[in-house]
Amino acid sequence: MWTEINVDAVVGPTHHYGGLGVGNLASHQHAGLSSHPRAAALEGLRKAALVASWGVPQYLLLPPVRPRLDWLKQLGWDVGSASDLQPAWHTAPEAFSAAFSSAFMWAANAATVSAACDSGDRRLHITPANLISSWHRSAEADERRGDLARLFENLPHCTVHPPLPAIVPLRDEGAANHMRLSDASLKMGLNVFVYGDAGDNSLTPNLHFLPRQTRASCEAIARRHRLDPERTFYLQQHPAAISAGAFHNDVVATSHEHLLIHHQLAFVEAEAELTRLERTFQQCTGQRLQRIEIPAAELPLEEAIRSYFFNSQILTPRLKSGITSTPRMVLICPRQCQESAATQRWVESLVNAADNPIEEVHYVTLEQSMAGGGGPACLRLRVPLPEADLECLPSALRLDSRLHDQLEQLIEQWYPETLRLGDLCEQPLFAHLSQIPLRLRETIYGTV
Ligand code: SUG
Repeated sequence: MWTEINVDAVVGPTHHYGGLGVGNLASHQHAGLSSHPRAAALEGLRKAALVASWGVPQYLLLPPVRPRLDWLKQLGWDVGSASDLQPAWHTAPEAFSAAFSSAFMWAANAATVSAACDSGDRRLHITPANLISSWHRSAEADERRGDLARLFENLPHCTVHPPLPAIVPLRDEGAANHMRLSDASLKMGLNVFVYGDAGDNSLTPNLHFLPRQTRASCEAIARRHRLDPERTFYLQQHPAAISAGAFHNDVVATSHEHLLIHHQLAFVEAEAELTRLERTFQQCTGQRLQRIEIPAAELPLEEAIRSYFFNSQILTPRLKSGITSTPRMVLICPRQCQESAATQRWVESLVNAADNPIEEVHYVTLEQSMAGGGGPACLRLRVPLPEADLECLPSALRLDSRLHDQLEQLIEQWYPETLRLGDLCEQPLFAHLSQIPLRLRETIYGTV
């Protein structure tokens, strides 16, 4: 039996709004506002606990240390103590914000994952994303490479690759631009990669923002993961979607098992590839791919991006002991979906229609993450595995009520309630916050 684990990342204590998300309207709009790190971490934890409550195996990654003083040093600042941070804060607030970034919380950008059953060498392949498009995220690549290697170190057939080379033609943002479609057995998947930059120097003149994923990076990942070209697909993000603020595919499309839901303007010139996808899905699974395209006339791009509907998580609940029936699939939507009449109409029609497997909707409050442009799906990385492999993963990182309560207490105790970026120049706040990730690792994992 195959299963899909979810891996979420615990939000860091320096969570703030630096406005650094390229093409990310929420990030731009909230730049410089006060953040609430404690609430951010608790909201994320609550969302992960909801997923776990449906019987989905839920794991956590712990926050890496911030600030990255090495990074400020590389940029020429002679930093060592908090008082030395003032010049960086005053002359280069982007670099300062990057040094304190908690953007690693968006685990969907941590890596691209290929199930062992999809790859030619029958290994689980993981490529940490290089995240080179923005000031603040590329440091995550090596940090998460270490964390993922550790999470899967006892799996006998897993390769955690290095990130792709950090060059502009290989910009990569991980699973946010990748979808795996399969039947309910999860045993064979079709891999769909989505890129914004085709690499043919044909960038649309009206494109407002740098596309964060290139086709060349998708192709390199598919090659190193040994994916069968017949079952691998490439779709280009629509320039209109990127310009409207869809900086990742998971802002305008979502998928789970045989279900693919996307906005009409998610992809450009995609008909031939989508037809090949539908035909191959039918051939490989004997089942129809259920593709639901939401028309722009019914849900304008701008409203889809405001409500973050496509960033909802779709789950298959698993039966737990004592329970005899569960919904076939559950939709976890950000509560912002309730504020948009057009989105509400779509959610209701999905839940009420008999011809699709979504039977329940749950709304979650993720105010702090949403203000940085991250909804429920941004906060998780999915990893398909044979169920027996769960034995090989560290139980200390599996979210159960014990880990939940322990983390909740530590977050309440240590995380600041409110933070403005400039506060981070101050001693002793700086010293206190930089210790928290080490203490969390020590407490939860027994080691730093
Ligand atoms: O990369 N926001 C993240 C949001 C990532 C969302 N992930 C997915 N769509 N899967 C980003 O833009 C905000 C940081 C700031 O405001 O400075 C930020 O990094």
